[in-house]
Amino acid sequence: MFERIKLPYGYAELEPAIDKETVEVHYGGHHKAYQDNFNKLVDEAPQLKGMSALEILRNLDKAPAEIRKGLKNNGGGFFNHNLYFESFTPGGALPDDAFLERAKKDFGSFESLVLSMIDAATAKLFGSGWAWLIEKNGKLEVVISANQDLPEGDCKLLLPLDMWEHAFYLKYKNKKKDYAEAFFKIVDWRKVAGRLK
Ligand code: MN3
Repeated sequence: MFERIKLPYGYAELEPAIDKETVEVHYGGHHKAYQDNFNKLVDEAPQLKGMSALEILRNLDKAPAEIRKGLKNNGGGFFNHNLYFESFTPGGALPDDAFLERAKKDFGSFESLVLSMIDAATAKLFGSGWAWLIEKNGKLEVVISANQDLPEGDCKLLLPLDMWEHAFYLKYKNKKKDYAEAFFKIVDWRKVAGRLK
């Protein structure tokens, strides 16, 4: 049985960046549905027993063909939202010097890394999907993915930014960029840096 992470903060504690009602619906409604649907599908496929969600998503060819699409959507939803909700701490937390150096090396500065991710989330991505900070071939990179898809290829997933409307619409309506900017006020960069290891 795959289970959602327990939120390491209260529903209202990400305010004002993300409002209480959005966390309730997003975590309690959307994320729970991805979890439940994913579990139902995994139950139908004994060959997936013992694999992590990420292993399943990266080895969909091992699953019966008729449930691959469902696994990709619901397993992706389950995995991505765990990573997303785990990436926050009330008020945010800055990265250590080692991570700041990495950001400087690959983006020129930490600020440019953040701006690059906001740009990917608002200008490059069209429709429902995610902007990601990843590490690929030893380099930090910003990429986007549609739906609940993972970034392609072999990479470390460092920080996911959910750009589905359910992630921001209650508070931000069509002001996508305001949401993307507010997101960075609550990121726990110590966790992001930890995912590099
Ligand atoms: Mn979402």
